[in-house]
Amino acid sequence: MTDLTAVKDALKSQAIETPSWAYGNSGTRFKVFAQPGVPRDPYEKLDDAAKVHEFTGVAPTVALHIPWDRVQDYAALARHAEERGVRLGAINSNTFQDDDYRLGSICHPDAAVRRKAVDHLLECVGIMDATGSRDLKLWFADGTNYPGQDDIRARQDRLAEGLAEVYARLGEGQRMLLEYKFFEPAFYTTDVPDWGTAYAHCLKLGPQAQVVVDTGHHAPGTNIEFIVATLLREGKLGGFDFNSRFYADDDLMVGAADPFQLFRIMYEVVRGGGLTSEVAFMLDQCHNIEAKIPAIIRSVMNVQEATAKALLVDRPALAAAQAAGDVLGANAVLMDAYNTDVRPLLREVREEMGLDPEPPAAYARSGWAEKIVAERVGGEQAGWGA
Ligand code: PSV
Ligand code: MN
Repeated sequence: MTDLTAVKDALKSQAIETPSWAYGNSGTRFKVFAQPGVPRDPYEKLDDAAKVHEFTGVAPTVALHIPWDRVQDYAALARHAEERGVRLGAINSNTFQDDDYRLGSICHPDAAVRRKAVDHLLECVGIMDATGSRDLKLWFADGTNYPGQDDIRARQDRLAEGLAEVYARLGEGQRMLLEYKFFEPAFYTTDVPDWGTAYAHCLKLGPQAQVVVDTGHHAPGTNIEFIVATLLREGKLGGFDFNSRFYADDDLMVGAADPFQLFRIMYEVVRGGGLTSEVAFMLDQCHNIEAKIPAIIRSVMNVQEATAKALLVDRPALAAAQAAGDVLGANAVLMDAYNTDVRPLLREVREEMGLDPEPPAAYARSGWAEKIVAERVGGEQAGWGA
């Protein structure tokens, strides 16, 4: 039997971080479709993020991406967030949108380019000092397109050297989260292609370096929950970038393509004791054709639903079936939880938190969408690269 009060308490204290860039315009390499009412600066992105938190109650922090969210005064930006009931979260670095980075950034063969990349990462730690952010999220587009283009092993050495310099700059309580991705934009080798490479670097760096799992960054068929279980067991799971994929790094709404996979991941999180603030549960998504704020609300709810189902797994019954070698019984315990309709439970949780039980409808009624379309005229809309 599951303790429903404990399940509800866990759901009430859940924290899902939304990404500033999901509020801005985005697209594929073919087209960026502009949407009316889209924020024009980081302040307006925070205004929208605050609405997601207001209606879901579980999205209290917002990740920034530098330079897309560069401002004069980060302390003022942090205050702007706090005045709206949210806080600034992870600082995401960007060493992939500059001509200098054609052959890589921190792994580039030219020491001057590596210096520039490391300096950017150090600048990001400085921003963390000003915003009070705990996590620096690192993703490198570094890699090669052709066999022989560069020395695979030397690139690992350069990576280790650059990461060590940034690690040494971290303050107490600050962390470095290293993200991996198996390909794109490099098509032959990628310098941090998988969790094993990220883990090896983080292990050498020390306890403030942790691996981040972007759910969209795996080859089809990869057992992501196994990776999650292993990283948690090793004390090296720093966080998630949640999103869904059908084909490559699609950045679709988390839980949209494969809600069962999301449940399996969240079950390993719960099983491994990872449902704590030590693991950063972030979204990393782009809403190219759908309305952005409602899509982010839906994404937060999808994570909540998967978490609720994971919490409902009858673990004593599962353990008993597993110990008895009862293959079908064990599978049935897990599937019972997955097949539970948790929406009534989540409606109750929201009511107990003083929220409207139906966040999408409450947001639609709030008039915020109409207000931003009317007010955000003129200026340049935020989007990829801005
Ligand atoms: C790379 O594909 C990535 O997942 C990294 O987290 C980047 O910072 C982010 O996308 C930008 O959306
Ligand atoms: Mn990511």
